[in-house]
Amino acid sequence: MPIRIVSGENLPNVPWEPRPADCRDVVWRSQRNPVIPRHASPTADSIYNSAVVPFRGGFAGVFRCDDRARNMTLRVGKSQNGFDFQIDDHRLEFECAIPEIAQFLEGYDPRVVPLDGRYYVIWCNNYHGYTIGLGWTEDFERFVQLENVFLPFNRNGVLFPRKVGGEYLMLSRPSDAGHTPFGDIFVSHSPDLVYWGKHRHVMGPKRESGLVNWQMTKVGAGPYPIETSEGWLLFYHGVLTTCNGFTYSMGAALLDLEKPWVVRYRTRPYLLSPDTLYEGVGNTQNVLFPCAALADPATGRIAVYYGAADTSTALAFCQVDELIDYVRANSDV
Ligand code: BMA
Repeated sequence: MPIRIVSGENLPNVPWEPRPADCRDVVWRSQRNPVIPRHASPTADSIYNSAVVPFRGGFAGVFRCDDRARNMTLRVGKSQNGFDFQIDDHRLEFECAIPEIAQFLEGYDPRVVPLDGRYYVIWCNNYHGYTIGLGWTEDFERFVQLENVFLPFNRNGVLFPRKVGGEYLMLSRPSDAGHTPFGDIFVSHSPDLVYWGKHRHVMGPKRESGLVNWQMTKVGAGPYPIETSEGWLLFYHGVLTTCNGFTYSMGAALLDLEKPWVVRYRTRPYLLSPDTLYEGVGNTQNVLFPCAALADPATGRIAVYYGAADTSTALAFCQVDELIDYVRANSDV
């Protein structure tokens, strides 16, 4: 059986560029990068680590926009082709029926997940410390905030796009109050998106070998997992500590379909690491931070949106069969 993407709607207009003739990598960058420049909204300092989903024949998303006070806001953006986005000049406001948590202070690193006819928004929310915020929209105009998912401190919350074993699943990375120098990915279960438990360890940094490597300090889930014939395909970020600070790169793992805390394969080499000027230079140097992926079941094409240097948003492409072959052939679980 060929390797296939098995869920999600066909996306005949998924943003796409063929692999350049001189490129031999399994994941390649858009020639138009950074596709969303830092000043795509005149009130933005930077637009990065953002989430895009198919919406009404085009694309919509929630974007991390640090404004010109360098406050972290979430904003709506829309696009017809997945390359050129109109980003709102004002921040997204949630309706919230729960007064204790309704005061939205700041938010960053959003993910958007289509599930049960809604678009769930997950973000890093400031509630007496950073934790996982959760809300939903149906039209990218009205947004409703639900209960925070966990206690502080936690980041990189990523919801699965369907229930597994009758329950909702959320990936997350427990952390500390600062620029956390550690981090493992866990998955938690919920019957109702309010109460979360049955926490399972998925994967941690690669420390066992004792050798310096790109994912030795911490790891965090990126785009929501893509359901394939071979398991859940999870793009994630891995961090190396250097004498100049953290370097963020992207890898991928294949998780068991029924028990997603079981990692079947995981890339030993990175898939993409800061290499270009827009990834190496910006508000934070050497950051390549994936938060969204569009996957077309009909062609196996995948387009990954990633934040570049905490400044702009870039696109990369791959084919699901080539990528999964690569992950299997270059795996170190
Ligand atoms: C993490 C988050 C990300 C950011 C990264 C690199 O802790 O703040 O938003 O991209 O650091 O600065």
